[in-house]
Amino acid sequence: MENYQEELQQKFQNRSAKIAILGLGYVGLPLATLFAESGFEVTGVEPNLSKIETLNRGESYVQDVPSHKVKELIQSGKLKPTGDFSVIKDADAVSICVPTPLRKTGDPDLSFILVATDELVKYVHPGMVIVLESTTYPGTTREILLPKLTENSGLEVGEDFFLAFSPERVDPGREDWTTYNTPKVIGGITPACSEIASFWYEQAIQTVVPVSSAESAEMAKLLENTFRMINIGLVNEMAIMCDRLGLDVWEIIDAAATKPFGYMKFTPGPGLGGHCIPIDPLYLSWKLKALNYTARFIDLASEINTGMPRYVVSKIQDALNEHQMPLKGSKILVIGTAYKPDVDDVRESPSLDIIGLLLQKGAEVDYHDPFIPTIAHDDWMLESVDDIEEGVSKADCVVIVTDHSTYNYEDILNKATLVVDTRNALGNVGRDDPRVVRL
Ligand code: SAJ
Repeated sequence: MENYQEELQQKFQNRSAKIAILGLGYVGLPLATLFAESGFEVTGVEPNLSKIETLNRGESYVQDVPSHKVKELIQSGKLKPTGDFSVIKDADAVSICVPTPLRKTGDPDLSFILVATDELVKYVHPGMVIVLESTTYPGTTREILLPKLTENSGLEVGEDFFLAFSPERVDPGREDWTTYNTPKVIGGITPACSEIASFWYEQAIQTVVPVSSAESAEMAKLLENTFRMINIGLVNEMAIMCDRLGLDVWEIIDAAATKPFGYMKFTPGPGLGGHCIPIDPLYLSWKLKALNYTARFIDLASEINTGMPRYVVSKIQDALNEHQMPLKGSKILVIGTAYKPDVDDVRESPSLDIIGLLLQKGAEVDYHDPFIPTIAHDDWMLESVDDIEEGVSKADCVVIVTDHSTYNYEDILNKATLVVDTRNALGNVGRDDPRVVRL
């Protein structure tokens, strides 16, 4: 009786294990380069062939992976990008790093996981270890992947092949915490699955944290991001309550943040963007609804966060009103549209809702964002204005939605007629200037 766990352990130890990473996005590409740098032969399987062409030109499209690293690893043969899933047949270890978005209905969209799994099923063989990294609801690994991998192969999980979940913890653009030094939680379908998956990841990642099951690992990730989403919802509601009370929410948050224990600072904003925080918690609430339980914290925080763009537009309307200007026909310049500062990603960004609402109300809207050249969303499309100074001078009202560090906020204030600052980017200067309205 072959002991596949021992065989894999040796292959990982002597770096002869062949690794396949399915999905070369902001999670998969850093992971693939990390295993390649650790001495493994890594094949990156990416269905978007333009990404394959970019990588084979020695260029990177992911902020966290420099092009020179891609070039070196591909030239040395350590990293092989391909669009061909059949390479999996030669793989000993496979990590699935594909997107898990929401459908328009708000339900989880597992289509990317299903496509990857259906390809994997064709090539799964004895002695293979498979790790799912895509954020998803507890039970996905056991209820969706496991049956597909066993029903026709006759393979037994934990004996013939190994299956685990390990949540990605990539914060795009971050340099202090990377794929290498961010602790990695891993939970298997069986104890042997946890052991061998952990042993694999320990070859390239500084700290691996084994947990008792795939479900525990799936749920740990959802706790992490639900924690953020709910606390952001809390401070957004604090901003609304302080507005009603005539209090300065920014001063109050800064004061609370001086507490050296038992408190963690979050700041209000125009809403919740990105492909993680607004989405992951809804995977959890969806799963619990199927079990007849309502995750009230998640639903309430989601309601508050998704209501912030409309709240911001009401602040703009009120600010213009104070200057006898109707919103309709006013020239509005939105400054910063990416979902958070210094990233080039506009997915789920609240700026999309704010611009859409302003256009609906008849405002003339432009935006500036050095990271986002054009935006096409719903029934509108805009290009970033080239000259921000000219844009600010021409605008009846400027709205700071994303506080990129590249902006000269003093300059913006000097040239502006009216500013709605949703990020406190102007700080105390904004607090004392009658032309500035803050959340
Ligand atoms: N936001 C606020 N107030 C805050 C913090 C964030 O309004 O106090 C907004 C941001 O503007 C953005 C959204 O929330 O629109 C999400 O911001 P984020 O800082 O959580 O950034 P993300 O979406 O890139 O979150 C990632 C997550 N990483 C993973 O899921 C692996 C998250 O777990 C990290 O904690 C987070 O980065 C981080 O710490 O920066």
